[in-house]
Amino acid sequence: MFKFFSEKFNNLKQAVSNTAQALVGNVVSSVEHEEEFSEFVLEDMEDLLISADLGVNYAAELVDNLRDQTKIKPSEVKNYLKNEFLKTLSDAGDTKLKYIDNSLNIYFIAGVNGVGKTTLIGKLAYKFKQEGKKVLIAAGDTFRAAAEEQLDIWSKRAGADIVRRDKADPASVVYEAIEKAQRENYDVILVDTAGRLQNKFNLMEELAKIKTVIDKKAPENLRECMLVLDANTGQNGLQQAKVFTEAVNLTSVALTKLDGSAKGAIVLAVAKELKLPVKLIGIGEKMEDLKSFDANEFIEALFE
Ligand SMILES: Nc1nc2c(ncn2[C@@H]2O[C@H](COP(=O)(O)OP(=O)(O)OP(=O)(O)O)[C@@H](O)[C@H]2O)c(=O)[nH]1
Ligand SMILES: [Mg+2]
Repeated sequence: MFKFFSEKFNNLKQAVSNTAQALVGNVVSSVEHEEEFSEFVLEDMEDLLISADLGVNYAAELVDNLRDQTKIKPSEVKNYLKNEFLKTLSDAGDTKLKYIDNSLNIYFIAGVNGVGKTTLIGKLAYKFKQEGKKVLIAAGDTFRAAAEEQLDIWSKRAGADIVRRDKADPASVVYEAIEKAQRENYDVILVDTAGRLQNKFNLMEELAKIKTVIDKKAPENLRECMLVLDANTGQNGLQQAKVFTEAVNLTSVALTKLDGSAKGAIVLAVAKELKLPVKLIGIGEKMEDLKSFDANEFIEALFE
């Protein structure tokens, strides 16, 4: 048991090491040996936080709190950041993926192209299968030629079932998946969606239409409307989240490709600006490379 925990922790620590360097290491080493928070030190700190992709507003707020105060010393900056980051994550809400036993649980997964939606669905299907659940994948990306093939491979790997209808209307694929799941007592439906259509408006229309099908056919069963963000997109991720939430009312975020990224601070920016909890993190391309997001564990990994 202990071994498992420490391995898991090491994985995460490794995955966030670049982010830790950018967001914590660089900032702390530039500040902690200073005598006081001079304007020069504060501006330097703000620049470093912004370049770590924390967002301009959040960086300014953190630095403003340190201006004209005497309680916190530069030598305590590490602890200050740690507490602030923890508070931001806990204010954004529960990070536990919603799941209700003995009922159908639907997860709607959206995000721009290439962020890792289909991979996330493969990993999630595997996780649920490992827990003994009956899992159905709805291939709602009927736009991209190879998308359904890719999803098929993932579903086989994970041992999950799939509903796919080449070139059909995605909303009708999801309709069919819900009927099948209700008839055959599935525990989980994972809805994959397109990341790119002819234009943004079409994509948002299509997502809203799929969401309407779920709202009509199984309103009590929608557990998460999850946005997938690539950790490397940095601040652009915030903009994406704003657009998607207008179309489908997001409940949470999954952050992929955290492994190797130095821009993982987007987790904090999303929590701060949008009050959306991050619930899952992707730390590699393999089926097992998915972790539940735990705020304390994440912060410990960042701050060592
Ligand atoms: N390193 C790393 N790579 C990942 C992770 N998640 C996904 N990828 C890779 O990112 C690429 C795109 O992943 P997809 O799952 O196809 O992305 P998508 O959002 O479904 O893309 P579209 O269907 O085109 O919109 C693939 O090469 C994945 O292997 C992750 O957590 N870490
Ligand atoms: Mg895909």
